[in-house]
Amino acid sequence: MRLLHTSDWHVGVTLGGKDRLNEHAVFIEELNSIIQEESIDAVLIAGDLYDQSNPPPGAEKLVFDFFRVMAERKIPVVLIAGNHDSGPRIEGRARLLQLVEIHAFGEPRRDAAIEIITKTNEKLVVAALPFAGESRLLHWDEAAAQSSLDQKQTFAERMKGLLDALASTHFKPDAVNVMMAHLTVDGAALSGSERNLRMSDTWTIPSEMLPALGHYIALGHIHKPQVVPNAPIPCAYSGSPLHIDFGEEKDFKGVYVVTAAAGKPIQLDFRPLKNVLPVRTIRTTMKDLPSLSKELHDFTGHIKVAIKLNEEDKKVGVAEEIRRTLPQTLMVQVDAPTPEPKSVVQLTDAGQKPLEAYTLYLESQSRQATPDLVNAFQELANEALHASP
Ligand SMILES: [Mn+2]
Repeated sequence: MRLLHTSDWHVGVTLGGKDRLNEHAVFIEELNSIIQEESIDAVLIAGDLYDQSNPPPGAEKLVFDFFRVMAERKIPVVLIAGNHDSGPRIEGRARLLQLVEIHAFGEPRRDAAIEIITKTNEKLVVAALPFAGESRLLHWDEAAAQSSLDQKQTFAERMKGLLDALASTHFKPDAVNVMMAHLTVDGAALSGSERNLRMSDTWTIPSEMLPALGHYIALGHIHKPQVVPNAPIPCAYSGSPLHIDFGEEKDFKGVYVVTAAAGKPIQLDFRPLKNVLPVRTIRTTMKDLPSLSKELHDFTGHIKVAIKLNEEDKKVGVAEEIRRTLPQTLMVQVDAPTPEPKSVVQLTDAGQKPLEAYTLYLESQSRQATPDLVNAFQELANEALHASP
């Protein structure tokens, strides 16, 4: 059988105030062609179907039109809620959607699994773990009683417990067995977007702790497509079909096609999307703006302009002038003078990750990680990490 793995559509998302429903419509059209060309037997959507828990009506229409096409073509869909979706809202629609073979799971449950007989007359089992945050997996009093490292460990162990239980309860020897989840695997490569930085929280599971049973683990949450290294069985993030923000400009967007049969290893193929609008960050000065206008004349994607103002530049109406010259501009960022190279800071193990994240954040704001700032941050981080209950 052939499965298509996608995730993180974020339908309803805006960029620099611009609605992106047209881009999603183009993606869904391309997806429909891929499903046909690749003779797909079932579609897996690994969470963050919508960008908000209360998506705009246009977003729901696009998604439900897609479901309708799948139902007419008799191609089952399995989907889970991500952290951006409303789990209860998805649960609320699930029983109706099930009538047309759209299997939706909104909340983590031990019985979240579905057995499907495909067009090829093979058995497919999908066990599903919708987004389960730390507030769900950790008891409130553990936050006080455990150190942050212990809490992370407890979180990872509970996540492992849930995944293992799902696999051992639902997977069948005569089926193709797939685990679908919306979570962060430790060490997965991020896109470098701020959005990703914020969500690459400390609540992760090491890839070695993923379940060893089954054929494939279909993940959602991280927007950069990738095969997860060191997982016990083949495991991948399909990534988002659109560049959700400018931090993702270097990502190739696409979907995974999984060819699978019971009792055999799978074949995993990345299928790039051809019709995705590119996004680009342009670093420039007011002086170079006119030449860029010619150079980027045929660029159809979205632009973020990071402008470096010089003494002689006027300071008002900058954004307006940029938008006039480069009409594709969705965002304008005025850059402070280029920071000098950072000095190497000796980090303690416990403080390393927050500080790395903070440094990245400063860089993204074109600010320098000065020793004063770093020391103050480190002091606060240590205080927070070693705070007594
Ligand atoms: Mn997510």
